[in-house]
Amino acid sequence: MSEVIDKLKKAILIYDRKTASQMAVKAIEECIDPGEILNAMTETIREIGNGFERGELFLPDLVGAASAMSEAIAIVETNLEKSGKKVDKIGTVVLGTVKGDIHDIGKTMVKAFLVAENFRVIDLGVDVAAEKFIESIQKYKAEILALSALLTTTVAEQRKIIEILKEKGIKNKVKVIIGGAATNQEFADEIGADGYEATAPRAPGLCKRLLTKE
Ligand code: B12
Repeated sequence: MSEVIDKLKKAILIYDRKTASQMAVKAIEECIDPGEILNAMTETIREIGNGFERGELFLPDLVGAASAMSEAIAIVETNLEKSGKKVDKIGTVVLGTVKGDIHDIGKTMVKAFLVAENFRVIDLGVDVAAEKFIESIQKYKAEILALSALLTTTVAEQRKIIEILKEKGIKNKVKVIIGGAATNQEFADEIGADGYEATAPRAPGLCKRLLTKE
């Protein structure tokens, strides 16, 4: 592992936001693949999550590390956006973390990879109500709705949103994809989602496949 990536991971572990941001900038300057930088950060936050599960770390540790990581992600994200080829957008994706859920790291990574692959992404943020998703897909004429959920309690929102789309008779107008640690392919099939992927770098491929299916 490169020295800069090692320092970036260590900075997140001790929630040193300044060093984490500096190392993200340095990693980009050293032309390390943005995907590799994001994966290293994911690994680190998962390590912290494991410590939390074992009772060795506490909520402030998670918050501190997540905050250091969010700043570093923003830097990589901007860089990925710049690398997006300046051609017509492939399609519009409305993206957000569902109501009741404030986890935003994975969702933001999905956005970064989609933007880099020339999708127009409307990021609604976290804790987004079903109505807001529906309103936005209509307002932005989105082809894809991407829903993130990390809690076993909030995956129910993904199901609810698909049900509302069906009730309104507009389910066939948009492809719904889901993701986040609390979801899987089986659940996606059960709730009638059009697609699922386990990782952010795979989201653009999934969206492209769904758009060409039309
Ligand atoms: C960081 C973190 C937090 C931070 C979030 C900060 C932030 N800005 O996001 C804070 C401290 C705020 C937090 C709060 C809570 N958390 Co939390 N958190 C985590 C932790 C450690 C990491 C999550 C993360 O960012 N992972 C890294 C990212 C990159 O991974 P990811 O989100 O899974 O995303 C990847 C894929 O899933 C995919 N993806 C994600 N979204 C989408 C969407 C689409 C469409 C696609 C295709 C792909 C995709 O792409 C990503 C990258 O490849 C996890 C543990 C874990 N192992 O996941 C617990 C975890 C998710 N949290 C948990 C809990 C319980 C909570 C709290 C309820 C704690 C509490 N007691 O208050 C609160 C909930 C608050 C709320 N209402 O949402 C539990 C959930 C348990 C469950 N099964 O429901 C976990 C699993 C920890 C645990 N084992 O206890 N948390």
